[in-house]
Amino acid sequence: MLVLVVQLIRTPRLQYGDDADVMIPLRSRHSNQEEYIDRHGIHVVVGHYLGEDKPGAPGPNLTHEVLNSNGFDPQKDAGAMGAPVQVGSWEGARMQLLYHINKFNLLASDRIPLNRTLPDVRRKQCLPLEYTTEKLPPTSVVIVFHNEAWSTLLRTVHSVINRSPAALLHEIILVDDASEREFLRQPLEAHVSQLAVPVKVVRSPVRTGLVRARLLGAQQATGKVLTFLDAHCEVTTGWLEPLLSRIGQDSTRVVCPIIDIIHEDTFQYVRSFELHWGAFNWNLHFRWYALGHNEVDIRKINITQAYKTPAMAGGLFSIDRDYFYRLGSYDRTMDIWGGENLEMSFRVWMCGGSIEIAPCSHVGHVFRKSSPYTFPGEGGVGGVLYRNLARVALVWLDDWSNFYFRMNPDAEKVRKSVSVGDRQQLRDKLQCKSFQWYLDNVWPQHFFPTKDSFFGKIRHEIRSKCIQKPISSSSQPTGPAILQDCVIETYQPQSFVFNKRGFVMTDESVCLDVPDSRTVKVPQVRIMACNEYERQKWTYDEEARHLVHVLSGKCLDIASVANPTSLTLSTCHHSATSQRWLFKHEDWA
Ligand code: LR7
Ligand code: MN
Repeated sequence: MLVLVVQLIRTPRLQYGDDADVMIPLRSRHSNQEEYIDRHGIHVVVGHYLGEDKPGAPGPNLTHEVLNSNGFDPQKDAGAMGAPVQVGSWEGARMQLLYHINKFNLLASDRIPLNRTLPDVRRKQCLPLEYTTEKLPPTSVVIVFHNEAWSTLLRTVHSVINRSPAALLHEIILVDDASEREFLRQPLEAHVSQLAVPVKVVRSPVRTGLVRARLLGAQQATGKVLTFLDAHCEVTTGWLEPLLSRIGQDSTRVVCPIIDIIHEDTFQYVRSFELHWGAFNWNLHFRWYALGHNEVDIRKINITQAYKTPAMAGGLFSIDRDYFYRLGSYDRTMDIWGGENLEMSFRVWMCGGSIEIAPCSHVGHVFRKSSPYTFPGEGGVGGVLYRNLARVALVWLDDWSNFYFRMNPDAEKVRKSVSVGDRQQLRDKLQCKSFQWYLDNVWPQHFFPTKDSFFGKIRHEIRSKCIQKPISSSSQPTGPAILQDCVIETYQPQSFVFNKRGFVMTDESVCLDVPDSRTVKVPQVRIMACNEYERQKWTYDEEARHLVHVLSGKCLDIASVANPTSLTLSTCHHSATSQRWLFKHEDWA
């Protein structure tokens, strides 16, 4: 998602198709940059949002004419049934030029008709489910946009009209957040006025950001439910009924669809897994994590049943309109982009509601690697994002706000400049529960430090080196755990939580794991996605200073003299100095 800024530094050679997402990591030149060759053979530099890259900077030769033409040039059957669009190799230069406008393949999008067909991607168990339409609460669909492309915006609108039962679609509200494109003015109004469903276009006179734009749209809405969508989505058959039916039964439920992928290069519709839920990392960035096996077991009993999620992605959800306001709508001090998704997630859960994912509802979204628009406001992208996230931390995280600011020095810098009194009052008024309650009850699988868990470095007594997780460009780094020189300050890759349940975890929901402890003589100790299986459990023998792997009964050890940075398991010996580990506790609260 938008936390990374990607810069292409060599002429891309795009190949289309559904090839696997293979990234070949390269050596990093700057600590905050990673490089890799992506699946298209493009050399990509990924900076962590705060580099010199300027989001929204137009690419080469983007003239007024190019920016203001709606470019829409539909070709019959292009992208039909969600198929990828093939762009001829002779069109590469034009495609690249247009790519800069929205940071997705606009040339491909503009070829796909507004009414393109999509496959019914629901599991077969969803098909027999029946909904009594008359009993479901109708919804207003609110779509905010800033400089969105004609084809993506209107495909969103048309897909909603084509695939929602008329009785349930009360209206569509388009909120223009001060776009600068001619075609989004009168031509947009002319187009939507001919549609079969009432569409209101609301304009913000100044660039206000997605939170206040959504509030503007919600104010105009008169449906019983509000359904928010990003401006580059396509909904699939049956998407709406599961969302509305959950809210009809209980108006304190906030319900999200499964978010499928509309490929940013080919506009292929790619179904995504239904075995993920949403949460966040130590930087308060939203993340998808695989469900633990306990959650999967519960789901297997009825895979059409909505399941809870600790957080929502933010763009696609339905909420009862009265409940939206009763709960404090949004924090309207949040600017442009970021943070509002977690703010609302914490608020809903901690103040008596719930957030769930309805697996029979599938909506596609164009995911992009960087943001096409500007971030007006002090400090640019970083300033805007960290002020929003600092607000989230100060209002909702209790003691963990200190942990957040420690782990995010850039947020610490803006901490003093934000004031959140009004939102704290709201939290008091609604008598919301604590963040401790949230961690214990909503997300017991979390990897945050707690009062009764260890947090800090795990140091080898003799070597004086620390266990470190692999560093990689993927958001969930996995690979061999290694021993490295201990870094004095709070250094994320060497910070671990060892909790009461026996898991040694760290940021991004990865755990100290020994996948082949029973089959291999010298098993490798790895960092893997936390899965709650026994093979990830450990105990600490304080006297012997052994870290014991529960399943095998063996001790964490250095692999060999020849291989002093690798870790393995070996039979525990009190005399083996290579098996002694010290836990260096760090204060976090
Ligand atoms: O200043 C702005 N004004 C706007 O109107 C900035 C943005 N916007 C509009 C924009 O045109 C778009 O329609 O707001 C919408 C969301 O912006 P995106 O598409 O740039 O955001 P995103 O898809 O990268 O980011 C996700 O996180 C955001 C955090 O603020 C919002 O919650 C987005 O809605 C959210 N998108 C999703 O949840 C879709 C699924 C992605 C995932 C996971
Ligand atoms: Mn989006």
